[in-house]
Amino acid sequence: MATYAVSDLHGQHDLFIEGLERIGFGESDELYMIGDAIDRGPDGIRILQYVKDHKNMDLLIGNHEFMMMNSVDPNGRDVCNGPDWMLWLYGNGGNSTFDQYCQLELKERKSLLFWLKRRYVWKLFR
Ligand SMILES: [Mn+2]
Repeated sequence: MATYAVSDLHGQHDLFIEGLERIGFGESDELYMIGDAIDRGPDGIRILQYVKDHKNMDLLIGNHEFMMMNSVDPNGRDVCNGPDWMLWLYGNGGNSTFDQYCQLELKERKSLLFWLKRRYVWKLFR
């Protein structure tokens, strides 16, 4: 059993999967994604969903996830008008992430937000 950490995937879902295969990541291992799964690259939402769907993976919130949560509608509607919307969409590559997010069903967007809001910014390892 091994513990892995990765950060700043920035939407590179295929590269992430390739990396998991390369290290032989298995069910007895655990992985912490320590922020910035989304933005700039093409598949950030898929990365979030992948981590969400795997019990042995967790996400710590990075500044990009933080901006997303401060931008999208808290009830999962496909609008982006929170306090960080301009910073996120146009200053930090959030526009590609928001496009992917809008392609989800309302139910999936709500479920993703519910999960994101329950992730920590840091974790103490003992
Ligand atoms: Mn980053």
